[in-house]
Amino acid sequence: MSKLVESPAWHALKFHHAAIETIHMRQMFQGDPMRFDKFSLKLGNLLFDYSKNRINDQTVKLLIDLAEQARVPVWIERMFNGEKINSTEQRAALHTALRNRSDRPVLLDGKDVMPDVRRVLGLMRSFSDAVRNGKYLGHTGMPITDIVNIGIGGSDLGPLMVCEALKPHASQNLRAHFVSNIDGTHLTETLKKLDAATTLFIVSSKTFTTQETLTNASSARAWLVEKLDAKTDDEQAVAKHFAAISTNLAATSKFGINPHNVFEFWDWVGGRYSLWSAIGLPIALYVGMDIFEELLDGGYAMDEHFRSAPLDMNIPVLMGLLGIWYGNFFGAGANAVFPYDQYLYRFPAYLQQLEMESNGKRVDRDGNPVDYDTGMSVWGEPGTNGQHAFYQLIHQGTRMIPADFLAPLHSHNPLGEHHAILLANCYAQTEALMLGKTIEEARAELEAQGLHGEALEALLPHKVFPGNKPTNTLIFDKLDPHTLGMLIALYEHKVFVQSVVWNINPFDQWGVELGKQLAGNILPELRDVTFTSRHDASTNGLVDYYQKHR
Ligand code: G6Q
Repeated sequence: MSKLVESPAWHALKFHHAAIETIHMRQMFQGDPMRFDKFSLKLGNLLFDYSKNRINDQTVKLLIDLAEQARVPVWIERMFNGEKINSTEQRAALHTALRNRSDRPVLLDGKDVMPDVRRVLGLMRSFSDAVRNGKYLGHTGMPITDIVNIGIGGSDLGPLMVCEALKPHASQNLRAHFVSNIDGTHLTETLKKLDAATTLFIVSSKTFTTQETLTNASSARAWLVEKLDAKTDDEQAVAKHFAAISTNLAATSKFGINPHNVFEFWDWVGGRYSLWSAIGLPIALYVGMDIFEELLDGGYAMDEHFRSAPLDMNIPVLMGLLGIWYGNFFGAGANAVFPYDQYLYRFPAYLQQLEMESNGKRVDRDGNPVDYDTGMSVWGEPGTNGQHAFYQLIHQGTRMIPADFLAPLHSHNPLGEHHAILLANCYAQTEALMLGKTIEEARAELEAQGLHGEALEALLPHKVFPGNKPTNTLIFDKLDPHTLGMLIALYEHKVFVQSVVWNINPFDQWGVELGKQLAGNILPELRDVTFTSRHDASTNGLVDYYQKHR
């Protein structure tokens, strides 16, 4: 057995779990009128209510013991101080330096990275200002009206999610589009709406080797040159209509991108942690650099909290530990996220990558297979849509699915009673998930509806809700850039805390890298009819089927 599973803090939690498993949260709330005050925290305008969890004082104490045993505070400092904690790639994980709004230096191999960070932020400002105020002109002398980000994974999900979330701040004169999928449909459908003369493509790729992104970028380039009838001076057209964000400056120049339009970032920024870097350029273009910097401020505020708050008052630490409590002790395999804010509709997809790519690991930092579960699957949809679909399984299914509910007090779009109804639904769901409906309550309800005898008894079990389903609720004033920055950094740090306890590296992604190799093996076989397949029978059969029916 691993050290973690044999450790005193783990044992204590296992023992405690056996005792608390049978206690219903109804009882916990009845027995402690101060439960909300005790189990909620405020940071700026963010309220974190974790009282609807299957915990008591002792649980929190034991979970904090687990964090201390794993030396979470030491690891936090390691990360912020630029140690190469991404050990399989020999890299630091310094996304926090990108939003370091203090004048503290951040040293990497003895060199302060902050001057470079500030330099690139300055370049992003001048470029985004010029595009937004119409001074930056395309090949035919027209200002830019549409930007198209071409990138995938970490070079797509973050900027896309943030642009959608900050739409109320967007320029009326600039539309943002995102093309990620290699499926030609994605690019084709996007281009249909665009005028090449007023379109700027941003090729976002940390490595600038990603097949999907480079293929999409090449096709976009061909479209641009054709539409602008610029075959003879295609280099000039590309120079005006393409920008790039990458760590691989040699490759961006080979593609023909004007060096003035290339924005750099560094290998110490992981893809899924990169929206704070130049990868955020589409955000700066769409909402303006001032708003982008407010997002950074929000991330920084959460960083300061994470670094300085005691563990038992530390929101990312508590959220991470609660995930471990359910994943490792109650056997939960999924974590749902429900934003009751339409602007956050891509937040669950963004978190899916953040959590599942970071903590989807089967060996510990020393390469030993773990004998405990690690990352959970993450999914969700904006409220109230999810309520009319899959909430059923959470209410009455057999599995425990802890869920996070996020909601603003104020809407950007006050419209009659809409927002009050939205919030009422959010609160009502967490209440119902916690309370459930007892057999007595269900019986009384059915009787009140005039049902009796056999008919009532037949329906009764279907109308019972066990409740005792854990939820966190995050309430904020309004979805502004600062709050969004806090929320994103909160989840990043939650994921980090869990990785520390599980003793895994959250900053590599060998499973994702594998996908990049695999398609390369099969592509030549699809291109060439004479190629002999050398795979398993199923894959050979599928290749042959394509060859025969193409
Ligand atoms: C993120 C992952 C992955 C990556 C994409 C795109 O953490 O590593 O999602 O972002 O594969 O990679 P490039 O930015 O190098 O094109």
